[in-house]
Order: sequence, then C-alpha cells, then structure tokens
Amino acid sequence: MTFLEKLSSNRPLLGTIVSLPYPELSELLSMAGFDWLFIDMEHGPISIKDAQRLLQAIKNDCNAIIRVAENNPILIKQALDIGAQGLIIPLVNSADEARRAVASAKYPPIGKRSVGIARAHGYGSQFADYIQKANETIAVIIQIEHEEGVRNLDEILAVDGVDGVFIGPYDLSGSMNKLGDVADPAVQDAIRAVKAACLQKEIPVGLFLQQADRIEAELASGTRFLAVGTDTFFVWSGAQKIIDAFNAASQVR
Ligand code: 3PY
Ligand code: MG
Repeated sequence: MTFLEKLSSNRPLLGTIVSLPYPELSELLSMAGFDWLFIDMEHGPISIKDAQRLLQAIKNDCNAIIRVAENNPILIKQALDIGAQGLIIPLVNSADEARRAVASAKYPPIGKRSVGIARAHGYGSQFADYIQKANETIAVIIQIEHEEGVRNLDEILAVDGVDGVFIGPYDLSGSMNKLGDVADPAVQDAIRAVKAACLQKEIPVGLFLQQADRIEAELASGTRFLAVGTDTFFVWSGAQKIIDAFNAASQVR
C-alpha cells in the first residue's frame, strides 16, 4: 500500500524519524513494524545518495517519506526521483509556499517537476507507468511549524494538492519565543487550532512526539499520523536504561 492509500484509510499511522545515514537503521525499523519512516534530510547528515540507500533497505509494507531540507524544487525532485512515496516540506507559512511545494512535486500539467530517469522509474524500466501515476500516488505533506503558518492556515489548507499537514512543535515553539517548550499553553493552543482546522477540512494531520507517553492523547484528538522518537533517541534512551540499572545495582552492593 502506498503512504497516500494508508493516509486515506481510517487507521492511524505510526512512523519514526531516521536521522542517520545507515541503511541498517531503515531496514531494522521497517522490520520492527513502523507504518512509515520519516527520512530526515532537513537536519543531520543524510545526503541524497544516503537517502537512496536508506530507501533500498526498507522491508515489509513500510513507506519512505522524505523531509527535504527546504521548500526547493531541486531537492524535491531529487527526493522523488530516488523513490520517496511522499514528501514532508518544512516551514510552509503561506498559500504561495504551499502552491510552490505542490508544483515542485507534481509533473506537468499540474506542476513543474522535471522528468528524469532514476530509481523511482525502475531506472527506466517502469518509466511510462511511473510518470502516469506519480501525480496521484505521491503524498505532499506540508509542515505547519511557525506562527505565521498558523495565522495563514485557512488559505494554506485551501491549496489543491496538499495531502496532509505535519505539525512541527519544536519550530512552532521557537517562532512563539518559547523555544523547546512545546508544552507551553500558547504553543499547545496553536497546535490545537491547526488540528481543529485540518479535522474540519478532513485533511490528515500528523505530529512529531519525542516520546510514547502522549500517543493515546494524540490519537484521541484526531491526529492521523505520528512520528514518534528518532533513531538516535532509541539508542540513547536504551543505553540510558542500562546505565541506570547498572548504577542502581552497583549502589546496592
Ligand atoms: C519540529 O518540531 O519543528 C519538527 O519539525 C518535528 O519534526
Ligand atoms: Mg521543524
């Protein structure tokens, strides 16, 4: 199933962020059972070649969605050409920016994506099939993560071709002068407003959570797709548990 097909079903989707350029990580996390992987090319050291290797290693029915470094047609076409099933475009603050994101992701006549031959096209062997279906099968997810984007939300959500909204709580907190304080009531109010607008317009809304404790509340409030944790957080938190257990045991002795 494509990510877009999963998004249009009623089942909530669980993803996680891959921030390091090791195919073993995307292989392992896809085998673990995540519905989708958020391959992060905005922050961290993943190059386009690394991202292709990450995509090639994915197993099972797990979809690769790439967050590009910025709303830029070159970065967007490269991410799609290596075979991403969807895009997350950071910091979309206006309807014009949303239109630019959609135009970069769609082939003519809808958009301006230029045509090449790459992994997405079976290196040429599935070219005709891919270019015929791409506009309908690729998910364009925009990030609302700035108070300007929240202010312009209605006009952004009216843009044709926006398949989903992914809220970035951390950048949103920064734009509101509360950097890192995602639990701040004003930040939470803004998040609620974005969710409410998306729910009302039946646009799937997603969110990043650092930890699992808020998953239930998020699903109850209508969040349809989650990215929970990051590869580095899994290593760090797993290591921390062992260190804590060791420290507790060695104090007892
Ligand atoms: C943010 O919190 O700013 C994000 O972009 C999370 O993915
Ligand atoms: Mg962000």
